Formats: sequence, structure tokens, C-alpha cells
Amino acid sequence: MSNLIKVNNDNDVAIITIDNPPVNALGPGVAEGIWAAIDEINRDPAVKAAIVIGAGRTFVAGADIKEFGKMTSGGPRRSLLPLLLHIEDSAKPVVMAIHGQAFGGGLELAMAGHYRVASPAAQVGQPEVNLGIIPGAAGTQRLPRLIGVAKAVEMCAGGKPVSAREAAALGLIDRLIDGDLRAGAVAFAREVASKPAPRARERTEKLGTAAENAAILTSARAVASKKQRGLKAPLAAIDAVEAATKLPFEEGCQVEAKLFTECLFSDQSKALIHVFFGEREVAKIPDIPKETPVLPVNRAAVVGSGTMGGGIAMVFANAGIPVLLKDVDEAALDLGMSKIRKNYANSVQRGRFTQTFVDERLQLITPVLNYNAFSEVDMVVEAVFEGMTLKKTVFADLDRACRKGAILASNTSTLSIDEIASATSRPEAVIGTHFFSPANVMRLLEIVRGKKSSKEVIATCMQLSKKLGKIGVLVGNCRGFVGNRMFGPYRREAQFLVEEGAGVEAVDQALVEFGNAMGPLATGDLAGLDVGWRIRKEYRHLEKPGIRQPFAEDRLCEMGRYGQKTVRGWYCYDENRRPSPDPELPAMVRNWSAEAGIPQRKISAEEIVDRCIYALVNEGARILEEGYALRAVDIDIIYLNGYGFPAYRGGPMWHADTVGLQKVYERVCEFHQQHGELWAPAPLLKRLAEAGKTFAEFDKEQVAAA
Ligand code: T1G
Repeated sequence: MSNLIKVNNDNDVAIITIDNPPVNALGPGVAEGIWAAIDEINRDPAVKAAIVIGAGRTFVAGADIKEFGKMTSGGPRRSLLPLLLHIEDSAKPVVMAIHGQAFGGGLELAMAGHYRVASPAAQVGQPEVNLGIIPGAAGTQRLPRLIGVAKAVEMCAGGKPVSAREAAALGLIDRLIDGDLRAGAVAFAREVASKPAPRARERTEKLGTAAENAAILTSARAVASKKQRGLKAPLAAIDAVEAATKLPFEEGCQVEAKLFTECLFSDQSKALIHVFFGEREVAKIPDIPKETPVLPVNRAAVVGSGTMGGGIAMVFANAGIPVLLKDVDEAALDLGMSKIRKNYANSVQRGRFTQTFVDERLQLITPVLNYNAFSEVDMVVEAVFEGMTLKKTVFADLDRACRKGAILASNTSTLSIDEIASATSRPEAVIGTHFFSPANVMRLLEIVRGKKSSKEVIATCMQLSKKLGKIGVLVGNCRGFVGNRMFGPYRREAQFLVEEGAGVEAVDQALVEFGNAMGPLATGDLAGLDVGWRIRKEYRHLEKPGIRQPFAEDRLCEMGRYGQKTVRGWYCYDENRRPSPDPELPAMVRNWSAEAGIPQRKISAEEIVDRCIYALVNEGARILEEGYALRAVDIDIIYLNGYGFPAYRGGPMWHADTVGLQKVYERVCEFHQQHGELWAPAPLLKRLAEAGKTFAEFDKEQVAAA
């Protein structure tokens, strides 16, 4: 028996324990071990029934995702189906005892058991679509038989887990066990030992009628096409569940297996698996080992109660951390607090939070007008107006007001952390924590390492980001850090394309069809075109003479058209901020372009996408070789969680790898020919393309070299 599976007996009940840390994934040796255990208990006359339980923090988090890469690169296809039939056909009842998570293959394993019991805090689900695949071990066949078609299609296509309590209400869990799960499961197994063991695959009473299912499936397809725009797996999952309503179990499994394989070998799945491991990889900092001591953050403070400051205060409160919120006068503070209350009210309305939760959170936010109580806080995030002089003044104040060892963080999105730190006597305690708007919603947190930021401060912020429900990505201190530095060329090209004759809607539509949540011009209108305009004016002196600069957005701002907040920007906006094309704009732009001597021409959607996306990639390659991002995957995670880049493309760097760096490089060279120095290929892109390598291989080499 593999050492991943242990069998012990509690008198007449066998206990089969899966022990494959960290999450009992059904990797090599696990399925074989369970198979042998089932044979052993059926051979043992003393055993009347068995339970299967997971060692450690969870039941089973699914198939081993690490194995998929081997399968799609020619390795053997491993199927769990035979094992699940073997369990289901066991002569002695098998009770699945679930704690933590039963996800994917873990839930499929549980459904092959004759009964399921669970700790109330457990979760069950089929999250495979988040990896661009569908359940591949009869999940789409057994689940509808156990809980009905509607809920099964929602779970398989949506990928969201359900609580054990809800699963019990659905009939998926036979008993909730408070306290000792193992003992409770053994007692339950003893109760059912003499009863005939029910098999999920033989159940049909919940499969509904053709008419009922037609309505369910049609609406599920509509929901998936809208909410999971561009993703293929949710629609494949719906097709597989539909097969369960129409075909005998075995044939339904064949349909599922075919759809599963198609998804597994798709670019979307490879991209989403890259994202799965990427979201975990970004937490690993080569020169900051796991055991680096972290500082306590039990009390926080935020300076500036504007849109960002208010959102950041909510983030701390939502994580249960009491937070002071400071502003210069009552009026500003009242406005800040009223926005916070309004945001929370919207969250209650949308069912995201309960009123009780919100009342408790608001208790944790204390508005203040001075630094008196700052000596008690462990961390401060400064979120004042984006000006260096003001920020340095605030940091000098914080240096005086805060206790030794407190972390002094800035939410600046472009300014130098080292220069801000120079306003204090403790640059080792200064770091950038760049939240994204709305801060209480966006998952990304760019953590900006200053030259003197200590390892403890960095480790603390990386760990804290998880507690705050964020994905923390460590970046270097260059202008615009990683996200905004790349966003510059991306939005530059969007403006150039409009100036050269592409319509505003055409540019945005092309990027939305590529999969972006929103087009680059509409994004500018949302954030406020004046933000970039002010920064461009502040840095005008740094612009290289003779290098083309976009002008259209500056012209719009000179007309007071800042976007949504001024009802006009690239688009016109109604009272509900719904955009509509501005009929006057095309002529205005044509005139500005004529003045600038820029000829108008027809521009394809393909060129629009290539210029915007490859501008991201080229700048990303520069950032990598300059060392301001640790890995290409860090850039991908930043773009997925901060800039609405489609996850099923894996991020800009992974997308470039998928297209092929040789092809990307050639296209960049073409643009370099046509548009000059702004498109000079990044040396790293050139090197990797000529070597036939990928950014993913570059990451591996970096890790190996570290
Ligand atoms: N396979 C391989 N490694 C896994 C894994 C898995 N299924 N799940 C987690 N890990 C690794 C992860 O990379 C990390 O490694 C460590 O475990 C801890 O994870 C046949 C085909 C369970 C909610 O999609 O959602 O079954 O970084 O940091 O925050 O139909 O992990 O430490 O080296 O995420 O406590 C379906 C995936 C698979 C669930 C725990 N299952 N996992 O979260 O820890 S497809 C999933 C999770 C499938 C079948 C199909 C979460 C978690 P490292 P962690 P966590």
C-alpha cells in the first residue's frame, strides 16, 4: 500500500486516511493506494464498513494540477473513473468524511462513496472551470443525480464552492458532524453498515424532465456567456451535465471525458493553470526566506480620506483590523466617512455583506483630525494627493508621530518610494503599498520595495496582503512601478490609433473582444483623464525631443473633458454613467491630427490589439531585464488583478509566449520600423525570441539562478 494511504480499524469500522500534504491532491500513488485499501477492507471479515478521511487541513483539493502539464505534453492520461466505480461497487459501505475542502476530484471521490458526512465549516465544489477544464471524473454525471440539474449546472459551470450546510440541505451531505469528525463518521458508518449501500450513479429521481432541463440549460448558457465572457469551459460543463439528463451514466461519462480532454489541451486551460500557480508563486520572494520574522499589524491608520484612503480604511476594517482615518478638516473627514457608509450600504444591498457585519466594520474605523493616536498603530498607509512635496511633509509628520517599528507605507501610484523615505529617519520602515481603485474591491496590491525597505517590513506586507484579501506582488521602485509603467505605452498606442484614424469605439471594442474587461479609452474616462494629464505636465521636462507624444487626451482635458466625472471624455455619459459615442469627437480628432500632420487611414482590429498588447509586452520585458519585476508571472498576476486583463489568456507575458515570442518580436520590429524609437524592441524580448525561448523559461532560469 502506498504510504500516502493508511488503513486502521476502529473495531468493525476501517478508517482509510489520505495523507498527501499539503492538500491531499489525488496525485501519483493516491488512487492506487485507495484502490488497495478498498480491496483490503472488503477482504477483512471483521470490517463491516469504512470511512475515508483526509489527514491535515483538508479532505481532498482535487486531482494533482501539477500532473496536467505532463498529460498535455505527451504523458500518460490518468483517469480516476475506474477507482470511483471500484469504491461505489464496494460490498461494504464507504462513508466519506469531509473537512476543509472537497474540491474537484475530491468531491467526485466523495460522491463515489455511499454516504458523505462533513464538518459544518467544510466546503464542497467543482472549481475546475477556474482552470479552464470541467470535472473529469464523473462529477457532471453524479452531481445532478444527487442534487438535481439546476444546482449541479450552477456548481459545475460557475465553479463556486458551497458550504457543507448548503450541501446538506441539497442532500449531498448526509450528516453534519460537530466536533470530532472521525469519531462522528465512524459512528455514522456503524449505523449504516447493515443497510444496502446507495450508489449515486444509479439515482435518476432528481434528473428532471426534458422540458424542465431545457429551460435550466438555456438560462445557464446565457448566464455563462455573460458572466464568464470568452471562457469555453463553463459551456462545456453545461454540455456535460446535459448529457447526464439524456444518457445512461456510462455514456454520459464518455461525453464528459471527451469535453474534459478538449478543454485540458486548450490554450485557455494552460493559461488558467499558469494563473493558478502564478497566484501562489508571487508570494515567494527569492531573497526573503519563509522564516523571515513578520511584524504584528493589529492596529492601522490611513492618512487621507479621499476615494483611495476611504477604500483602504475599509480593507483594514473588513479584515477586522481597527483603523484610524485622518484628514485635514471636519468637512473632508465627513465627506470621506459618508462615502464609506455609502459603499457599505451598496454592499449590503448587493448581498455581499450583512448589516451586522457592516455595523461591526464601521465601529473599527475611527475618523481623526490629528496624529495624537498614531503612536499606538503598527502600520500607516498614506493616501494623500499625488504630489511629492505633500507626501514628504506627511512622512516627516509620521516619522515624529509613530512608534519605533511601525510600518510607514505610501499608496503612491507613480512617485519614488526612496525619495518619500528620505523625508524620514527610518527609510527601512518605508514601503509602497499601491492599492487599485476601488481599493475595497480590486484584489491587486503592488508592494513597492524601496532601496532601504527592510526584509521584515516586506515580509510583513506580503503576508498582510493575504489577510487583507489581496494578492500582494512585490515590485521595484521605478516610475509607475510595474502596472502603471506598462499601462503608459498601452494607453499611448490607444491614443495614437485614434489620432491615426481608428474610431474611439473601434479601439475599445477590439480590446474588449480580445477579452479585456474594459477598453483603454473607457478606462481612462473611468479613472479620470486629468490624473494622467497632471502627471504628464509634471514630467513634460523629461520627454525626449522629437519623440511623438499622444495629444488627443491633453486636448480633451484642456476642454475640461476629464471623463465620467465631467460627463464627457472620450465618451458622453448619462446620469447613470452609461457611455455613448460623442458625435462631435471624430471631427475634432481629425482636425487635431491634421494640425499635427498625422494622416488618417483604415486600421484593422488586429493592428489595434497588436499595438496595444505588444506595447505592454515590450515594456514588460524591459521591466524584467531591469529587475523591477521578479518574474514574468508577477507581471501577469498584476495585469489580471489590477487591469482587467483576461485570465484565460494568462496575462500579457504568458499571452506573448502562447503567440510565440519570435512572432511578437517580428511584429514589434515592424512597429519600430513604422513608428520609430518608442517601439525599439526590449533586448530581453529580442534575446528570448532569437533563442526560441519563452518568458516562462526565463522565469525558470531566474529561479534556478537565485
Ligand atoms: N493540485 C496540486 N497542488 C495543489 C492543488 C491541487 N489540486 N491545490 C493546491 N495545491 C498546492 C498549491 O499550489 C500550494 O502549493 C499548496 O497546495 C497550498 O495551496 C478530476 C480534473 C484547496 C482552497 O481547483 O483552490 O480535480 O505554493 O496556497 O490558500 O475532475 O489550494 O505551497 O507550493 O492554495 O489554503 C480541482 C485548487 C483540480 C482546487 C487551499 N481543484 N486548490 O487554499 O492553500 S482539477 C481545485 C485550491 C480536478 C477532476 C479535476 C486551494 C485550496 P505551494 P494554497 P490555501
